[in-house]
Amino acid sequence: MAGMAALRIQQLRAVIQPTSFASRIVGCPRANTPNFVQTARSMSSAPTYEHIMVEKRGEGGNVGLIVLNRPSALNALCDPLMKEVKQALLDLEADSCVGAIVLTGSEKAFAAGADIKDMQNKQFVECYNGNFLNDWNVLSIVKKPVIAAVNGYALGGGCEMAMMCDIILAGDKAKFGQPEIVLGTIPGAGGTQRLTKAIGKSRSMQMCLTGDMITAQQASSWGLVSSVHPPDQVVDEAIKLGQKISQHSKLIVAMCKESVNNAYELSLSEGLHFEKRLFHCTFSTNDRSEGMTAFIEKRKPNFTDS
Ligand code: CO8
Repeated sequence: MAGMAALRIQQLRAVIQPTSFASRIVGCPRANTPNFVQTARSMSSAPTYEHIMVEKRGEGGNVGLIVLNRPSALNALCDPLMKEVKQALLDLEADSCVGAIVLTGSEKAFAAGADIKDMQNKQFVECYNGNFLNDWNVLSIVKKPVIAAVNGYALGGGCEMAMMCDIILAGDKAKFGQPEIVLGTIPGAGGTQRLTKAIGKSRSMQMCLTGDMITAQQASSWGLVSSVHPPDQVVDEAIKLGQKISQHSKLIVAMCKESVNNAYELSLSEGLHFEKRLFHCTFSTNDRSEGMTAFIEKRKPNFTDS
């Protein structure tokens, strides 16, 4: 079944068409629905992308996969690429089949940072007035869980992009770093903030002030990534994880993600209060009722995301 749903990336090197639209229209069987027949994979109205590839994986196409694909610049982040990532994320967010999203790059680079050639001649006034980078944070506002599958370099904006995701899995050759200091600038999309919250002040200072990279193993022991895998298995592991998450109620998953994310924003007492209120809210949903009923009836829950 998984094989049916999985069109390999290598087969999609030409032009990739996101499949979300078709699935949204024809409805979306859950992964545990018997005799599942995969929904149509493409429609002529689907957008085409230059710098990314998008497909759906997993049973029922329940995991969206976005692959950064700008190999000539090691997936350096530029406006056109980020616009495409934003579009793909919004499409996958709106696709009722998709319960989780995986973001990855190539084996050599997840992303080697913002495009230095694009930034070289920028001036302060242009950055300030144009709100440079403000539009690049869509990853941090989608409701569905996003898993970064990082191989190779995740540097500067690449590391920041991974940290905007909810879970990071790494290949054992992955390298993380905030080398902006070497370029005479500082991280601009969370490198001094999310990194510090993830690994603590001393280690974050060391990375941001030296520009040195850390290995996947270090990133794992420091709590930046949740697990390390052989490079050729990271994406599959991320998809497996996405599939597992997708089996739950999308509504409740979104509430749970929101609550965990609030741990970054709120004091402990405010966070506990927020969590308790959301917990109470789950009692107004069909899925909370179904989940507990299914447990008592010793069967799998049939969530309706309502
Ligand atoms: N921007 C533009 N081009 C890049 C970048 C980049 N960040 N990284 C690599 N490239 C290009 C190279 O210029 C080269 O192109 P060309 O062949 O035309 O010269 C090609 O990719 C291959 O790169 P290398 O030949 O350098 O490959 P190596 O294997 O020798 O080295 C490295 C790989 C170590 C990754 C090296 O390329 C490197 O150090 N890259 C720059 C890393 C860096 O400094 N990143 C930080 C950029 S600043 C930043 O990200 C600000 C954050 C803003 C927030 C973003 C929010 C999401």
